Amino acid sequence: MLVCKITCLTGEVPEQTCRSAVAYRDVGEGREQEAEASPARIAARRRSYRMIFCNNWVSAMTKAAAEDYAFYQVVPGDNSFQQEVIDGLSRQPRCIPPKYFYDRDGSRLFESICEQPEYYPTRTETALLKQYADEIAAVAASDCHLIEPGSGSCEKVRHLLDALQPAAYVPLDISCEFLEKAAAGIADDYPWLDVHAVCTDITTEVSLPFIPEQADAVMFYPGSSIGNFDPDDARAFLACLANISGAGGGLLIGVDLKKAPEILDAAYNDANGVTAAFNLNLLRRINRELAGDFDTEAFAHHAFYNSARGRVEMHLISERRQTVSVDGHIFEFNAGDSIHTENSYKYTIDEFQTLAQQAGFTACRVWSDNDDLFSLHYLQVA
Ligand code: AVI
Repeated sequence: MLVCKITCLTGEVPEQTCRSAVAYRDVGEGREQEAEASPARIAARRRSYRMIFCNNWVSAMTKAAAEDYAFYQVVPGDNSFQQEVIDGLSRQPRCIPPKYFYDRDGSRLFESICEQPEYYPTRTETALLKQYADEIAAVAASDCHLIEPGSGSCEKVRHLLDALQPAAYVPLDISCEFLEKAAAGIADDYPWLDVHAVCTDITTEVSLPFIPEQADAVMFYPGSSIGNFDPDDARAFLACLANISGAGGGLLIGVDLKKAPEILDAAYNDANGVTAAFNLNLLRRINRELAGDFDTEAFAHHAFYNSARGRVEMHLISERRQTVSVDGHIFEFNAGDSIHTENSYKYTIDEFQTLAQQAGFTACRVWSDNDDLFSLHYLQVA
């Protein structure tokens, strides 16, 4: 279930209500290290330090002010990977949520997918961001807090920052290691920008450790990651983003468009086999982290456009009869059996605007390329 939460009380919170005394001490130490930071940065940090105690999360600040950015880790504190893999392999049809692709190797492979000649979404969206950065800045409030769920390498936001001049940038990502590196890169390259990175799983909970004060929130959700949610979940997720943005806020979102199936089939079956490696890395991750014994040579990547459902489906197909063990659980596969690993929904502009309206947004602007491959929408909270 997706939970939408913005949790904050302003003002000092009694110590006994704090979930973690350790975090409190860490913050104290962090304050002492702030001597060299700019006054504006110190003020912003102090605000967020105070706020981090105002919620009920198991959260900890792992990077203090010695760094040029703030880093919050919303500790999952559970065994959800193990549970979701066992549950997913136990049901028919078998499936594993795509969010588990993104361990360190998976995140690197995804970066490489984005550079493959057949995978048009990244370069097309990037071209739109570059071409229309000024128009985007004209509709989105400057001085906003720019919040990017699923920020990955934080590359695309770079095309917006100079034009938009946000007061703060808040990348959220499930891959902590990747996020730390990406946030540090942004903080280095944009010294005027306040960066607050939050390591969290946005597919279960969209939440922030602080509320942007005296600024509009603009959410940035590029890459057509919205396509990886089933439509009902996409609507719920968009509603969470609308809730976080609040009145006066907005959402800049990249959405892959419906198109000829051959283009889609090629994009998810690149000739270099990078998408296949990305898909199979899920089994490697299970072997590594969940004591699995998948023979990755005995499963094949299979991706195709399902036009009836308007989505590209990715599967891992068992190439022979085999028995697999994961964390002591036994799973039998026949030749041809599938593990469904991802859906990537494609929308027309009208279909997506209808979905966004149902989630509480009104369409403001839409940009697309000459070949109608990809769209970039600016939506305002209704
Ligand atoms: C992250 N997401 C939008 C990608 C997509 O196109 O659905 C993930 C991906 N899977 C295979 N190739 C890329």
